[in-house]
Amino acid sequence: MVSCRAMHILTVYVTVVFTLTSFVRSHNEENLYQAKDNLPTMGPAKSVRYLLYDVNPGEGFNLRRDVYMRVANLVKFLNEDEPWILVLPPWGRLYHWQTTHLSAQTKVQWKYFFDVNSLALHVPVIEFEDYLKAVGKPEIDEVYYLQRYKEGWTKWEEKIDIRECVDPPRYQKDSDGKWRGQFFGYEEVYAKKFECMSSQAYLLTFKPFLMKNTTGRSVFLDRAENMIHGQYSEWSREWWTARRSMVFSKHLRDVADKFRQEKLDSNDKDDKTELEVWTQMKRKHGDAKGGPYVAIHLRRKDYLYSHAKEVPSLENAAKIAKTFLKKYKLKKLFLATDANGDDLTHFEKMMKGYEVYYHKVFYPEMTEYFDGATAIMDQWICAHARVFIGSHVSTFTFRIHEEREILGFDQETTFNRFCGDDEPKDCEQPTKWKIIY
Ligand code: GFB
Repeated sequence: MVSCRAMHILTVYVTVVFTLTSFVRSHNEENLYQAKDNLPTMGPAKSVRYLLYDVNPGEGFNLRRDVYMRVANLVKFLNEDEPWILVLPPWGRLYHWQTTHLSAQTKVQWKYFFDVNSLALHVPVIEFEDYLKAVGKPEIDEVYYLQRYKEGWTKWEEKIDIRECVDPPRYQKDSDGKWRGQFFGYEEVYAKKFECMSSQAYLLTFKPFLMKNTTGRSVFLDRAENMIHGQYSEWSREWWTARRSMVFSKHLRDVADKFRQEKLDSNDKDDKTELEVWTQMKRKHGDAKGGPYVAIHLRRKDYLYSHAKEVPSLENAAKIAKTFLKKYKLKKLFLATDANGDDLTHFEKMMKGYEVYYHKVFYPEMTEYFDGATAIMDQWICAHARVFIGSHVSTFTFRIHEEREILGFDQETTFNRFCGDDEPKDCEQPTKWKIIY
């Protein structure tokens, strides 16, 4: 006989699958991922479970995108056995987001940066605000704070254990027995249970733990960057499937596309970069041509110290950029950078004879959610260039590589990086991660 709980699970699952498939059917060219907010609408009575997560506060935007892929795949594997929804952690106050309007950069929903309907084609997702509405109170059942093993690392073996906290945790119990912590700046939110968990494990290892050792309807994994991809890394279909679902939000793509057309003579039709719903999009290397410009990602700020050897001087960067412009017979250069204004002016002077574009100057009105939005627009424009040169081991650059793999660029035009002034001219170039369908 089918139990009541099993019936519930089935109903929820059917609802999610139905929502997703009907939305895929309803797409049109205007907006690939339309259909209202394609978020599963499930009331508190349903037996679905919620997985929440957060990342070390010091981590940047693009590593966080990689952690999303790990958690999304964990939720995908969980859904093979029971219905879980991934709660998207609001964005805010990232170390690198230092523009003055910080208040605008807290509690930012994913839909401002990514197409949440597209994410939902991979796994059921919900914004944190919607989670709070769904559970009806600012409550999370269980929080696990992932940490290292106190005794350190002797040999590699997969393990996770509830342990005493190694460092003072950023959660405290209040006089009502509620655990108070960061929770994305939502002061009213609390947890009913809190534990530290030492972990040295692949994402799949968390599945049996979540299914068998937790009972709460909502489980929060903090410091989720400690969860390792394992076999579901960049070399796997699963990683790429999660990656392909991370489509930027349409309103940001639109601004960047307008910029491409107006300043760089670039549009999807001519560049052969037209988008389809990602589940149906399968390009071969060389299918994409790209706009008539060279794009560079020139990382500065903290990289000038943390990767001093591999970061070129502005003089050298200009020299390398000119070599590519000559090789590809192009006149326009798009510059994505976190450099300051003086550096920009200096760099532009050294590029005499070429047209240098960077979007901040042209779209100053894009100040809403400024740093995250401009980062995405820069990445989008770099992803559409005829040829791209990136910065050594920058996750910002890596995400551009992947976007170009998705669009179908020849790998020779993608996996290039600047060499530091003291490195050989033919310094080691980035690993060519090949898209897997
Ligand atoms: O994205 P991200 O993790 O890349 O961090 P890395 C860099 C941040 O700097 C981005 C800004 O989120 C942006 O806010 N940024 C960098 C840029 N380059 C650009 C650019 O071309 N255009 C725009 N608009 N913004 C890691 C950090 O950075 O580097 C780690 O996440 C650590 O915390 C490590 O500092 C050394 O991988 O480049």
